[in-house]
Amino acid sequence: MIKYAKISIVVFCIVFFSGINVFAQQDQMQQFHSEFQDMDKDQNGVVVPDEMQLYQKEKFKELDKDMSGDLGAEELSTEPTKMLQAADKDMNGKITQEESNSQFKEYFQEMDKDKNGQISEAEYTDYWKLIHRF
Ligand SMILES: [Ca+2]
Ligand SMILES: [Ca+2]
Ligand SMILES: [Ca+2]
Repeated sequence: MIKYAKISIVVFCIVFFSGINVFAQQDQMQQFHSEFQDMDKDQNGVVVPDEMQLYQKEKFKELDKDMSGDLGAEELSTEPTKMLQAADKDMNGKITQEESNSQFKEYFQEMDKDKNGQISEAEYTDYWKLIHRF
């Protein structure tokens, strides 16, 4: 009897935790999707460099609450995508518009796997899945 109880607890745990995992993944995919939609300004299903830079500028402005022209740690902590955290190249705890610019250029190069100058939603999603952003 005890043995069966143990097995059913194990089975329950496996089912339970893989259930959570599926939900988390769905959430994540939903987030990637809405981020991509935000970037794809003309809604044609692909993101070109101009759209990416526009998105980046918008994000920057939105986050720069004190309008200091750079982003501090506190301002960055409100950014759920964490896309800008990697931009602090000189590691001084602040991100300038220039650092932000070049980070997004880097993202574009890395995401555009087939080098056709456009990022598809699949390329975008694959990139973040690979990086394990969360
Ligand atoms: Ca587009
Ligand atoms: Ca910096
Ligand atoms: Ca591409």
